[in-house]
Amino acid sequence: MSEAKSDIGLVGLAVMGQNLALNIADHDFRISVYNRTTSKTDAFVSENQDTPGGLFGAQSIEEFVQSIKRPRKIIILVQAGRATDAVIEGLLPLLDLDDIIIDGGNALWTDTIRREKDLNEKGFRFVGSGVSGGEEGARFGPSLMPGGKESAWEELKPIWEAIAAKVDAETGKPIEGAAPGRPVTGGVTCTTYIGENGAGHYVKMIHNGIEYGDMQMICEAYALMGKLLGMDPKEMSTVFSDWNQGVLDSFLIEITADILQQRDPATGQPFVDVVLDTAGQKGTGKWTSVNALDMGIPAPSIAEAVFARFLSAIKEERVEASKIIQPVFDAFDGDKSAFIEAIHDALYCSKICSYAQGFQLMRAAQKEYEWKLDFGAISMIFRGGCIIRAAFLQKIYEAYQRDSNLANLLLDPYFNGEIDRCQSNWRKVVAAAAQSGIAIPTFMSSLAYYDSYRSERLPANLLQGQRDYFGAHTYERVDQERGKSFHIDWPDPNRPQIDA
Ligand code: NBP
Repeated sequence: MSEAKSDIGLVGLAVMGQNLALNIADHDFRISVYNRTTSKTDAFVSENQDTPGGLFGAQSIEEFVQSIKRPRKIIILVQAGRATDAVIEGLLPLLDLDDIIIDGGNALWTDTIRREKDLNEKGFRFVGSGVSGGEEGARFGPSLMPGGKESAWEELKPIWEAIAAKVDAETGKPIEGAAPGRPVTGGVTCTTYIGENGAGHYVKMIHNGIEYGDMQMICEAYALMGKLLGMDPKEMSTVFSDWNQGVLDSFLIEITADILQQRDPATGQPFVDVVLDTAGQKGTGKWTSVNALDMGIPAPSIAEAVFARFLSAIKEERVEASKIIQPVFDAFDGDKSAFIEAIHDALYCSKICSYAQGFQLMRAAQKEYEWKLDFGAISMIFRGGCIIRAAFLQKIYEAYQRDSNLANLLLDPYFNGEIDRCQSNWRKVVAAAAQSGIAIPTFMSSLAYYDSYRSERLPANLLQGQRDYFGAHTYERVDQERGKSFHIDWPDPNRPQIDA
């Protein structure tokens, strides 16, 4: 075994683990790595001999633990769930009190709360950290969302701040240009302490929920351009490239333009045309939506994005249905370039609603779990490294700078003004899609969310009447104080009424 002890250790050398380990070593930290299948460790270490900090590949978990400086900091980047628990169980007998385990996987935040409690009771420290940005982010600068005891965070902070993505302090734009052995320095780092126990993983889950919404919304814009306007992928790519210069400037819009340009190597056809229309998922969007239902917080745009993936997955059933259900719709006969502009505005407004919902969820969760979340800081660390990075997040940051207790992003003067400016186009797109039979579930449900949220009076008065009628659930009155219940002795609907 090598003499020098490592600054940190990492278990799990799949895509994320390998890239994060190289990022850490690039920043002059010596790192020990261990993987259950040791051939992966050997291959990884032999392919990466010359990192600035140095890598040590351990053959056993015992050798791994012994190779790290105390108090030890050990990152786990294995499959979320049982694998994480198995790794923790394997490590515990070998650790010393006060050592720190950092789970960088996509853990369910309630698992993180459980793990932190359990480990704290045993005298160890635990950080549940969201790691966003996929392979590229892990390698050259992810967005990192750590949660746990502040004392544990303080120990991890120098490494987390060094390896996280960096954004320009003025513009909030990601600072690009990192390369192997040549990391980015300067700028604002995209990590901050999020809060106690599961707060970091909760915020990462919301990030992923918002990511589901963003991706589906872009797909709906693509569907409208293709099905309604008859545009080909190359033409659409140019539109997305243009959009990437304005308020929609973001990583996902940028890669969409690239994907639409791509040709299939086998057939020469546009790549998107040969890809089967069934979307996969790993569950974080579903977790976000389940949590929204559990907490009673409306997050329909995010939930619709998850349902859209489910609908895409029933491909065979849809193919059968398309043969049986064949309504006739209007063809588009409007101004094409004006409608492209309208799709842009519809996407933008829907996106604002989806982010508003994500931040509403975090607001509710902080109450539920007694966290103190800093929404400005959270939007700031989303600006670089992660999949939802976008110019738009700078505006969210500014909104929370104006009012850290903002009840809903829709109430911020900037976003209120933006939706005012764009909503006529949004409504045109939703109406045209409805008349033409094109499914744009997140555009539509976001508009319904917006119209419901801004409504002084919703039809729930009638709903309360129905509940009181069939279940004596009572109702409140507009002319009495809140909290007082009333009930009417309704006639039995099964008994014929006799007119007096
Ligand atoms: P995977 O999620 O594919 O997990 C593979 C790793 O888990 C391998 O190192 C494997 O070891 C190890 N592992 C498993 Br599976 N069961 C184990 C067990 N019982 N004991 C020990 N090790 C076990 O890797 P990934 O895609 O790199 O993701 C790692 C984590 O990061 C996940 O939680 C993921 O959700 C999260 N994440 C991924 C991304 C992404 O873009 N991929 C982005 C953000 C977060 P083996 O080699 O011996 O099988």
